[in-house]
Amino acid sequence: MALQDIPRALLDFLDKYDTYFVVGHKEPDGDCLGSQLALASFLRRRGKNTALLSAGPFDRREIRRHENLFAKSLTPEQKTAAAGVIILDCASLERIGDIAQEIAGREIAVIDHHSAGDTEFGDIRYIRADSPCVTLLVQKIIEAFAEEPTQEEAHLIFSGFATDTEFFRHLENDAPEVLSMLSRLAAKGVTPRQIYRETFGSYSPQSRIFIADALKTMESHYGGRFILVHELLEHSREFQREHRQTDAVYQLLLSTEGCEALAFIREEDTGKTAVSLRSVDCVNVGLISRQFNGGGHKNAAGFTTALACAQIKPLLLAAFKKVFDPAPEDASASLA
Ligand SMILES: [Mn+2]
Repeated sequence: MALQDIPRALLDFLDKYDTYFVVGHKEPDGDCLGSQLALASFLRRRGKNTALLSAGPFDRREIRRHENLFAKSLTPEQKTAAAGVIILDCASLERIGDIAQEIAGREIAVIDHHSAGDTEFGDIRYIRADSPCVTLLVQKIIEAFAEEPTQEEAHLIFSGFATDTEFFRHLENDAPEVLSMLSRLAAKGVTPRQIYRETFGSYSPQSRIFIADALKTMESHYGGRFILVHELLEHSREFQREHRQTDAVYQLLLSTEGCEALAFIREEDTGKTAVSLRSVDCVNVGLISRQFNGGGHKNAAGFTTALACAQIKPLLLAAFKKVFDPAPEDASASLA
């Protein structure tokens, strides 16, 4: 992430229209909403009209209070108004849901930090895969206009950062620049303590039980390098939506001594089974996911299958055996 990396065309675009539709992905999170809200607030300070759009649902507790600020579709007046569209935190147009049809034909700017989406979309693209969150890209835009975030905008920007980095946990080489940007937010009166409480202090009691139940299914394989947990259909129905705090399960398991990768097998009520794969460092779970026609990247991937948990489990163990306990012929094949 470099300081002066914003396309000139994006800054011109943000000047050009009187009205902007500010759109984020469905199932929004703190980074998506924070970047939408902070950028819209900044544009309004510059005299623009803004409409915030999100397909929802607003399941996560920490974002629910913002739900009434967002619409799921355009009003009849907005449909005919001249307006630019800004899409934030989306690697593909499909991620915004049905709103995609309503904005067809308009000029679109995309601001995102996901590495290469499947299809490029939008007229102006500001994509920084090395940025830990989109809200910091919004901060850069504000600063590129020689302005500073307001205290409220600073709060939203810090919240998005906290969400996507699990509170500083995933910062790498970008840390020096990121921390200096955060220090400018802190100077506005935003405290990390307050952001932490808001972002990570509002889980339901049921979500704690969900984590306990998932951990109770833990199986260690290949000398503890691979951990498997599962959730059967009857349990899936009991704990829905925001109570399923899978991120906490991943974090607890991946921090087990010796663990390099995990799989979470979950039978869904659609008759499908979802398999999430995570790894700590070198193990490429994206490659394994692809063997099952899934997607994802090196440290986070997943796929769905028509097989039940008991059927997919041995196939998964066999796939990970090639990584952790290769037979001599597999080992020689991978060296060839
Ligand atoms: Mn994000």
